[in-house]
Amino acid sequence: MKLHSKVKLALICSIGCALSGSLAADDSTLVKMAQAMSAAPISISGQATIMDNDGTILREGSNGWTCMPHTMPGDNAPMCNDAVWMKLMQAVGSQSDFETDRIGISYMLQGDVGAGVSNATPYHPDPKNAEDYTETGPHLMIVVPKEMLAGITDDPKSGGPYVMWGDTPYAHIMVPVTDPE
Ligand SMILES: [Cu+2]
Repeated sequence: MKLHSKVKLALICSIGCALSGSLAADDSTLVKMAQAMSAAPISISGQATIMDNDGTILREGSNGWTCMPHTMPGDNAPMCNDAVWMKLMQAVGSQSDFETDRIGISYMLQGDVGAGVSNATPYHPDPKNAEDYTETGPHLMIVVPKEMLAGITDDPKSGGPYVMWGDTPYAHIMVPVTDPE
């Protein structure tokens, strides 16, 4: 996962501008931007930076949030991250250490159905066949200083918030925001 590519597309333009035909953004770019923005309320995603899965910036934002389509064929798992979550994702991608002294928030209002993970680790070689394969409907992901996770279950089926990747530097709280389907 390459989140910090130096490549920056010269697409400094709102969706509205692209749709008006003043810019030759292809359909797939617009679809990706719409997918990325669907991860959070428009009050957040409307002014967010939009980053493609390969790190390409599709639109520069102004509110400190970054939304990514994070969508592969057969799944739909877009996310909008604050700066702390971007650091976490970058650390996961580069398998480097991560620690935070503050809260970080990520919105995944489309859920991650079809793109789930092992609840124990981001590095399971075959997550879809992991014993603890977990997918969650619309949710928030909250990362906190690790000592604050004490007392929160790591059982995804508890019906409430649970800790994901608890024994890794990337431990965070999954907060479902709708009933399971
Ligand atoms: Cu998530």
